[in-house]
Amino acid sequence: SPVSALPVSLIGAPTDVGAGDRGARLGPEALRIAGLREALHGLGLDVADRGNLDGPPNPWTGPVDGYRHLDEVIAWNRQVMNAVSAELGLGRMPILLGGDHCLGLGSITAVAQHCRAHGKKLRVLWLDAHADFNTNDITPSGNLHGMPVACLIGLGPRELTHLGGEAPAMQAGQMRQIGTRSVDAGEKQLIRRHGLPVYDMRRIGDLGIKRVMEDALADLDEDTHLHVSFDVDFLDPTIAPGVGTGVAGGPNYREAQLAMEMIAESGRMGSLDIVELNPILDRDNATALIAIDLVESLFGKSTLVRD
Ligand code: EXY
Ligand code: MN
Ligand code: MN
Ligand code: MN
Repeated sequence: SPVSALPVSLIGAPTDVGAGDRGARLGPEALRIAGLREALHGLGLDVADRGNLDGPPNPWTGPVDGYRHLDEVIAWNRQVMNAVSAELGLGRMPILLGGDHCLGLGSITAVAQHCRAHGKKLRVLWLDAHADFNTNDITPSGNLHGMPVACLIGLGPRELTHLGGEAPAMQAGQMRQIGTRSVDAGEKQLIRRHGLPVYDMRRIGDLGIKRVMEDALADLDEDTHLHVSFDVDFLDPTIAPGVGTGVAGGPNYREAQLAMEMIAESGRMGSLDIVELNPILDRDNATALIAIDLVESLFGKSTLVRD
């Protein structure tokens, strides 16, 4: 039975301007073809597919001042922010179909504004192999999908840190990163300096996914809006090969599923990103299918026999 009574809206953002590989632009279609809408509908949810946003093509050029495709990333994030805002304004739950993870900036900026306007607290769960906490002076690649978390807390180019007019959209303490296992040297220093809460794979190994999720979901109340930013490379690449930056040693199927079930049981999820799916690198759309399975768990599909 679905935990969320909110109607949901699918928003496609077919771009890979923030990534180091091309192919994530096909993510929204792969998720549709794998049956995302039907799966959510099957849980009893009211689902509207808003189709795809439009934005500039991927110029596929090198970094300028430490950023690749900054203008295009700004344009796509504006589109995403406006589309997510519109759905929140209608009282619906936006589900952003990426697209690469630079779009988490637009999505969460809209959510943060919505929270401010309604006096709600914000908590963001960042499910990802990576911290996405680089800045232009420390990035090894210039790829902006490695920088959205930094931009969200005010570190980055003004057009991105002030996407919603105010900066920062959120504070490091409002985020919980889960599944982290690939962090650059400069990023590690920045994480420490800003006190970004990280539950890395070592911690999941030590405590188990259940304890980690209990911690990450602690202190949510009815005034908290929970945003889940699900980078598909969170998952171990043996079960989810269709991503550009897969990293070995991630959560297995059951660990990921339990994490999603616990998020559902919190009853607080108000918005979701599904990003970094790259069908070009996938096998038989298997990664889209597994992502959808896990999204069903996020919306209350239970493995309990007596639920
Ligand atoms: N840390 C690396 C970089 O900044 O280039 C890799 C970032 C990959 C980001 C992926 C999508 O989460
Ligand atoms: Mn609301
Ligand atoms: Mn990411
Ligand atoms: Mn990632």
